[in-house]
Amino acid sequence: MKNWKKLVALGLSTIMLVSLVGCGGKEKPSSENGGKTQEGSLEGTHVFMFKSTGNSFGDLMYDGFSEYMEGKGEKTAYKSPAETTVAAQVQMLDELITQKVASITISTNGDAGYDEVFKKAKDAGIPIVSVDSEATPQYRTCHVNQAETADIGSYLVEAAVLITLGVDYPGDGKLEETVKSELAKYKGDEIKLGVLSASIDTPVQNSWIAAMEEELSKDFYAGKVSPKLDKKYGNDDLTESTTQAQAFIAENKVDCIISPTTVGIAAAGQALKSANSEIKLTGLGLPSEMQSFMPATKDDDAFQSVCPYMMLWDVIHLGAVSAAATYAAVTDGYDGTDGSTFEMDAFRDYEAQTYTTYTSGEGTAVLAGAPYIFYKDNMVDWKDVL
Ligand code: RAM
Repeated sequence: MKNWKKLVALGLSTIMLVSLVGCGGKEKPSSENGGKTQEGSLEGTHVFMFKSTGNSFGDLMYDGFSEYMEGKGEKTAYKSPAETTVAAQVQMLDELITQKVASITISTNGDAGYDEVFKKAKDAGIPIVSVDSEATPQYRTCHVNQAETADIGSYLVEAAVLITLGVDYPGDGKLEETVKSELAKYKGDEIKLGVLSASIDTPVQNSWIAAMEEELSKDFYAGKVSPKLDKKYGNDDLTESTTQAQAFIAENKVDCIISPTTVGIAAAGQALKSANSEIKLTGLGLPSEMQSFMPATKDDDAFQSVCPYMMLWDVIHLGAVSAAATYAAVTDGYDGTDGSTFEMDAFRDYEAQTYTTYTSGEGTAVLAGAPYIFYKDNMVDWKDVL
């Protein structure tokens, strides 16, 4: 079942490519209020809150969110704090609740510290849907999960090991079997992997790191790849992430850095490239931000680049799925209980779809997508899209 899922996940290439090409020309919000924010009162507005401003991943999700909501005739606003902290989000949430917004869709900066403000939202009848990084289970309608956490953890470790061994991306569904066969032959020093994450408290990155550690505990890594990840945190801030990447370079203890954040991977790409470092890089990145650190065409030698391959998913569609969940919660009685469903209209090249809610940890979630690998054969198609 796992293998089947993996094949489907990585085999989405053609469908997703068709879906995403032609999505360019977006107007990206750049300020706290975003490019599409309504002026004046936010009463009745659907608010999308990312971890902080200045992150293209959040901007792209908001593009999808606002496009879907506007298609329904709804008003939206993009409200994110300047700093990637729980306190900054809580303060902003409090103000939004007072302004009687219609809903809040959020990617959180931590798994504690929100209860009081989320309770206030609940008491005011304002639904909370989380996307990307989870909100407290008892206060959210549901979480919109971008892709299976276990799959993301496995693929990131598998990619980092193959990149360390100088093995090109082996193709859809073949990561695990290639890792197994390559490690069986490997007789060198124990491979050591580093992680350059967002904040030490960010729920989503922490769940991916836990999944990476789970992957590394599998038998075929024993004695070949260290089960311990060397972790550093750049707080999804370009300057701090660069400093942490430079620390990896100075210490020179890891073979490959995995950065499960688009801010961290771009910062590490620049730091490793500038230092002409031997350390390689993979993780979750936006092709537009990673062009200078990745191979550009299929004729390139991927290993001349700092990051031979990396992954992500359709961020714009993810934002639209969160809008569909939120819209259903506000207008259609969707309560996010296990087994409950909501309809999403056709969106860009995606057909209309029914999403079914499942139990995830102590709360519930819906699954929006699957990881997708960016490598030398497809970067040319993606760099202007995501
Ligand atoms: C960053 C954010 C976000 C994460 C992506 C991959 O932009 O930290 O939470 O999901 O990267």
